This record gives sequence, structure tokens and C-alpha cells, in this order.
Amino acid sequence: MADLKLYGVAASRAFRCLWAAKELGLDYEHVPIGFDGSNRTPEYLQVNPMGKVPAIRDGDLTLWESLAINLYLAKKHGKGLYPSTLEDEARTWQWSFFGATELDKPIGDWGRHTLVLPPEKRDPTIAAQALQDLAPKLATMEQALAGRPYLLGPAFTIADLNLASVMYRMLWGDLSRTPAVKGWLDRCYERPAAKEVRKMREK
Ligand SMILES: N[C@@H](CCC(=O)N[C@@H](CS)C(=O)NCC(=O)O)C(=O)O
Repeated sequence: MADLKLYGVAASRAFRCLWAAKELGLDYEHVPIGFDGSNRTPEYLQVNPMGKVPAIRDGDLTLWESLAINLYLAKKHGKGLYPSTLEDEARTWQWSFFGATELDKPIGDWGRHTLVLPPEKRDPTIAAQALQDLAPKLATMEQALAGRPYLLGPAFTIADLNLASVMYRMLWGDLSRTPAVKGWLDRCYERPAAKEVRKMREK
């Protein structure tokens, strides 16, 4: 049995960690905790007392928060996905926290109110507000990505994986005003590991 257990269905933020695990070629056990009550059992609450996914167990370590899990897995298993200098590590944290604090909520709101909720429950005002909130953030990314294929430079790293996975719903969004962001997002999702996890999520 694999040492690493990864909890959470692909149609949740566990998508991000499944992508990282596949990108790193890890041997792991996938425990597809969903929202059918399996996230509220006493056993699962021992893993994450908030009943949220994703979470992992890796030997003695129990960890939740999708992007922290990815930073941990990438640093532990390396294979070029984790930056090799202190400065690039700091940039990786910057982009990961940017994803969690600046993008996650507006992208979630936009996705729910344009794609996920049944049409009668969608509120176009919330979707429009989310796009307004996102505009300066996408413009910041556009600047950062101008003239370079990935956030830290020539190579795909966990910084890209973290941000691109937070931006999953934007695959259906209009990114024509930020062509460098669009090109980068498409490049990230062309990766075999991303395609595999999309298949798990969109089946
Ligand atoms: N910031 C957390 C958010 C985790 C989260 O909210 N997960 C959702 C699924 S995408 C969840 O488990 N919701 C169930 C609940 O809130 O009861 C992360 O990135 O891991």
C-alpha cells in the first residue's frame, strides 16, 4: 500500500493536488472523499477537523490546504518542479499565496454563477462583480508573463501548477484581454498530468 494518501474527489480543490501527484509521478492512494457525508465521518474529521478536502497523510504528517500540500509534495519529491534558489522559492510562495488570497474567491464566484449552479440559481451580478475584481489581478499576471513562458522563467514549476490549478474555471473564461495569461494557461493544461486529472474531473 502507498505511504501517501490523498483525500478528495477530483471535482474539488483536490484536483490541484492530484495534478501535482501525477506531475511528480508519485505512488499514492486516492481516497475519494466527497460531500456526501464522507467528509464528516469521525475518521475523516481526524484528518481534517473542518471536514474539507483536499488533505493528505504522508507517514506521520497530516496536512490540509491544497496549495500547501503541493508545495510540500514538490519540495519533497523535487524532480525539477520545485525551484532551486531561495529567491525562486520566495516567488513560488508569492504566486501561491496570490492564487489563494486574490484569485480563488472571485474565480469560484464566477465559476459557480456562470457554469456550476443550475441556471435559475445563477446571479449575473455576482459573476460580473467577480470579473471586475479579477481584472487588475489578471493584468498583473499578464505583465509577469510577458516575454516568458512560465511564472519563474523558462521552465514549468509548482508556482505555475498552483496558479493554473486555481484558475481551472478560467479555461471557460474570456482571457482575450490578457493573451499572455491565456497562452500560459493553455500551455499548463497541455501537460499530460493536467489532461489526466481533467479526465477524472470532467468524466
Ligand atoms: N483553502 C482550502 C479550501 C478547501 C475547501 O473549501 N474545500 C471544499 C471543496 S473544493 C470543501 O471541502 N468543502 C466542504 C465543506 O466546506 O464542508 C484549500 O485550498 O484546500
